[in-house]
Amino acid sequence: MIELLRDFGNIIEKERAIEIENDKLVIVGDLHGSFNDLKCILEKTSIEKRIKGEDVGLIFLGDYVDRALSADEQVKLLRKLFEMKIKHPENVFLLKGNHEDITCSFYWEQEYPIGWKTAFTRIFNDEKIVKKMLEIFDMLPIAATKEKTILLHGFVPYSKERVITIEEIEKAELRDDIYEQILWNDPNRFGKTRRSMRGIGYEVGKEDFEKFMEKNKLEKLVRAHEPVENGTEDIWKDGKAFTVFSNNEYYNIGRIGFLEI
Ligand SMILES: [Mn+2]
Repeated sequence: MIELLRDFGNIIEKERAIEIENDKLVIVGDLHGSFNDLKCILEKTSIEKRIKGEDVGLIFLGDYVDRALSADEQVKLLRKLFEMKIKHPENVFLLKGNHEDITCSFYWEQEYPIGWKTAFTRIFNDEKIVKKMLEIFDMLPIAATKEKTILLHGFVPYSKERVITIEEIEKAELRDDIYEQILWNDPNRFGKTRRSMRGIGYEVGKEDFEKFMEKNKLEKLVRAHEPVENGTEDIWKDGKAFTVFSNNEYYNIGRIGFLEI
């Protein structure tokens, strides 16, 4: 496992702001330790076969860990994700979710039913692996773009004083305000921007979302972070902002969501 983590780390080290150049892109939301849901998506999209013949990318929007039904499944999921990235570095992309951040693993050490640290400790019983995992998590990029589409885990960052730019996102350092907001924010579907009930970040209203998109010359956003009925959601029903959520095993939302753009 430690070799796999090292190889994966060496590849993502160079990835900071990802610009996806593949013609097509399959987008996967929160998996939360469900290897079975990942397997189902890989089968339904035939993505591993397609990668060999066409210019198609596969991006995961974070939250790979915690809430797993078994330690074995949690470890199998991460192993598969890392192996795919190593095998197809130009086609497979992994973004960071709030569960891959210390703000989560510090406050909620034990994520029911099985958190990633418990899973790793149970299976490997090696502190070095847990430490390496934390290092890897901190290396994951927080946002990607494909033409005029932006992809991230939580939602767009907000500031009272100004509209935040893509350049600022690219420069955001570990645990900066902008950095954490990208992992933690949500859209406010019914009102204006306000502080989040989660205790970190904001719920960003439609108006501030549109300002962000306009300033950064973006047309579409795809994010994850919240379970949505049927696995996907057109947030304001205008084709500009989407949620995709891919865990059905724990959340039982009716469908394993993924999108293709
Ligand atoms: Mn999340």
